[in-house]
Amino acid sequence: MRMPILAAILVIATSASAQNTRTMLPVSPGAQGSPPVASGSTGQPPATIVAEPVAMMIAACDANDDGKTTRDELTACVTRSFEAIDTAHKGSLGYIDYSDWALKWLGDRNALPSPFVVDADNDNRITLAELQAQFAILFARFDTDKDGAATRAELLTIRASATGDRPSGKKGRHGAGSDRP
Ligand SMILES: [Ca+2]
Ligand SMILES: [Ca+2]
Repeated sequence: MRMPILAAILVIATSASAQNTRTMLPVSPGAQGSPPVASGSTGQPPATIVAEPVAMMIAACDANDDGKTTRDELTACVTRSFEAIDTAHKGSLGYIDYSDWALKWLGDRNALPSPFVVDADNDNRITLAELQAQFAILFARFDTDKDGAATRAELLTIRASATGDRPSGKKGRHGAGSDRP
């Protein structure tokens, strides 16, 4: 799986550029298992070009390294991500397991999509089919030109205004900090 390699490259590139050209934002420790929280009050201006956690995952599913993630690449990748957590081969994840999935692949237990949205039949279990269905909806949203592939440009989010460490817009229905599923 390419995700760890891609993540390592991104980390190296980020830390190198940060050390060379700009002052790091001050950070404070987040909750256990969550990334540090950047304070936007000093240092560089807050980013207006950002990537949602789920967009980061979709980008990392680009199996053939052409810079675009197709539906097939995404479907295979979502299956692998599910099976990496469903180690007991139950075929479904409870909400605690789902939070493990979110931490591993989205970077935070509370990153969207929330389990309440993914669990379409509300049986408190998340099946691979439910996860695939949610990613199909997300893919359709990101693939704005509807060519069946999500480019990095399509996966980025441009904020209308920089708001520091507070997400813009209204909060998600479960308070996870985004206005989109
Ligand atoms: Ca690709
Ligand atoms: Ca379910």
